[in-house]
Parts: sequence; C-alpha cells; structure tokens
Amino acid sequence: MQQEALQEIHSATTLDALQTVKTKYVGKSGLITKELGSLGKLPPEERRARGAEINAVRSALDAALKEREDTLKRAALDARLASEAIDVTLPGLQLPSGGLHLISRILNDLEGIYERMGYTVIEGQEVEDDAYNFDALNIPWYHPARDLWDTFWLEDGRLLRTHTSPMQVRYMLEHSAPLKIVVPGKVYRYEATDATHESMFHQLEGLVVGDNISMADLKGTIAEMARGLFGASAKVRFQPSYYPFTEPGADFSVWWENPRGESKWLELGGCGMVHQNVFKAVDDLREAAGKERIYEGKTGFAFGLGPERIAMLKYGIPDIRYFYANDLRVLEQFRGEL
Ligand code: FA5
Repeated sequence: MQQEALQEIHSATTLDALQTVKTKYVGKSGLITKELGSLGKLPPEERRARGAEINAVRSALDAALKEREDTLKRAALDARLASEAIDVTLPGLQLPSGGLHLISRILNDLEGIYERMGYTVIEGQEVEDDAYNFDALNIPWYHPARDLWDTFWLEDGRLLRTHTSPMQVRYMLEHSAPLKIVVPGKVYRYEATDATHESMFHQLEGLVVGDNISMADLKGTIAEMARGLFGASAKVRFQPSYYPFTEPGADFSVWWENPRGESKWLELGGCGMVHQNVFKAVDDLREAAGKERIYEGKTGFAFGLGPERIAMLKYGIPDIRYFYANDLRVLEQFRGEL
C-alpha cells in the first residue's frame, strides 16, 4: 500500500488532487486510519509489531504529502507571479486624444486678443429676466425682438437670453466706470434653423465705458480684433444699422481671404455707442438698489459678434448645424486643432 500511496502522491499535479489522496489514506476514514483502528482485533503479541509498521507507513506518507504540498504551492505562486508581472518595456496604449471644439477655440482666441487689450473676461447667466434682456436695453414691448417667435420664454416668466447684451446692464449695476469687459457665452433664439442660423449659438459681447469714448475708439478696437483673428492685412467695414441700445448703431464685416484665393466681406456682428437710455436705465436700477447714480453723461461703446460665423469661414464649414450635431465625422477632422 505504501508504494501505491507514494505513487499517487507523486502524480498529484494540483493541490486539490493531493487533498483527495490525503483523504484517501490518512483522512478520518482513510485506509491507514482504518488499519490503526483494526489493531484492537489482533492478538496482543502481534499488535505492537503491526502498530509500529503502520505508524512507519503513516510517517512516510505524511512526509511525502508535506513535500508534495510544498512543491505544488511553490509552483502555484511562481505561476501567479509570472502572470501578474508587469513588463515595463511594453509600449503604452495609444489612447485617442481629444480636441477643443472649434467654437471653444475661436472664443479662446477672441478672449486672448481682448485680454491683451486690457479687457476683463466675465460670464453671465443663460436664464434671464426680461428686465435685463429687453427693458433696460431700451427694447420696448412692441419691438419685434420680444416677439414670441424670437424668444424662448420659460414657464416662470423668465427667458433664455437672446443675446449677451444683458450683461452690459448687470455689470454696470455692480461696477463703476472706467470699465472694459468682454462676455463670451451661449444665447438662444426661437427661429427656424438653416445653414447660417441656429437656435443655440454663441456671442462675444464687448463693453467699454469711460469719459470721452468715441466711435473712433470702437472702430480701432474692431480693426485690432480683425487683425488678431485674420492677420495684419485684415480690413474692416462698418455699415449703419439699428439697435435700440446703441446710438448710433452699426454692423461690422471683415474682408476675408482664404488660402484657396476666395475672398468676401463677412458680417461678424453689431456694435455702436451705448444709448443714453441704457445708462439712465442702469442708474434707475442702481438707485432702486440703494446705489449712487453714476452713469448718466458717460460715454461708451458696445459690440456683439457671432463666433460660429468666424469658424465657418476660417475652417470652410458650409453649414452652422454641423457644430452641434455631435457628428464625429465632422468633429474629428479638427482633432489636431488644439
Ligand atoms: C445682437 O444680438 C446684438 N446684441 C449685438 C450688439 C451688441 C449690437 C452690442 C450693438 C451693441 P444680432 O441679432 O445682429 O445683434 O446678432 C449679432 C451676431 O450674432 C450676428 O451678427 C451673427 O454673427 C450672430 N447671430 C445672430 N443670430 C444668429 C443665429 N440664429 N445663428 C448664428 N449666429 C447668429
């Protein structure tokens, strides 16, 4: 039996198999245990010799089991160490790199241009009161911009801002002149979308207020921005326009040429000298909040432009709706444009 048992111990290749062999021979009801139990039936003169014999087999099996167990455990540990080892020389995973959205990129460029001219960049809220989006900006109730078709009204009477201009009023309520700010952000209009109109788009608002600010300052600022965006030879054109919150008001375009030799006037946004009715409305709101009236008689200019229009021309994108359709085939083309 000893030979047979040793053979089985030796050929057990896993700890489980070895445990089975162990149970078979030296377990509670194993063969050796049974042999020891049957010693009592032998005549006393045979019992001692037989007992010694069985104990010798048992010691041999115990030793063999222990040795085999150690060997198998060491092999299992070696296998685990080998499988968990980290090969630091393997090349890393090539994770795809992201890229800034084109509109973020244009807004970053614009913010950089204005920061270099000494402007402070601030942000405003997208949910507005009509007092700031319209009334304080000299937009009376009968102005078409208040029409249901242009504005997303919320159930509580507030609205999604239709332009970034309400931040002119909010900023002047809290700060005194002289001031120079730009306000990038999202705006919303309830209108049918087409290749150049979205219902959500961005604007960058600018406001400068101080003493003796003139239309020449406004034109110089817009020209400087155009050079920053389109290079030193950029040209700017102003055409008279009407905005209730400016007097006079204008639209401005830049002359744009691309490497393919195409060129055209690109209308970028509206601008003008801040209307005195806006300064008066700000002072009224300040007074109501227990603050000093400080704006009447000041001078200032403001402008608001659409970065989507800049991106469409700069990157040759034919339809504004591509920007927000989340189509990776479009977005991935600009992955390198960080
Ligand atoms: C305004 O929103 C004025 N608040 C701008 C302004 C500010 C004038 C300060 C004077 C002083 P307007 O509605 O024209 O103006 O919009 C300004 C720019 O936003 C447009 O020139 C255009 O570039 C962009 N824009 C307007 N509507 C859309 C639209 N549906 N989709 C994409 N861009 C638009």
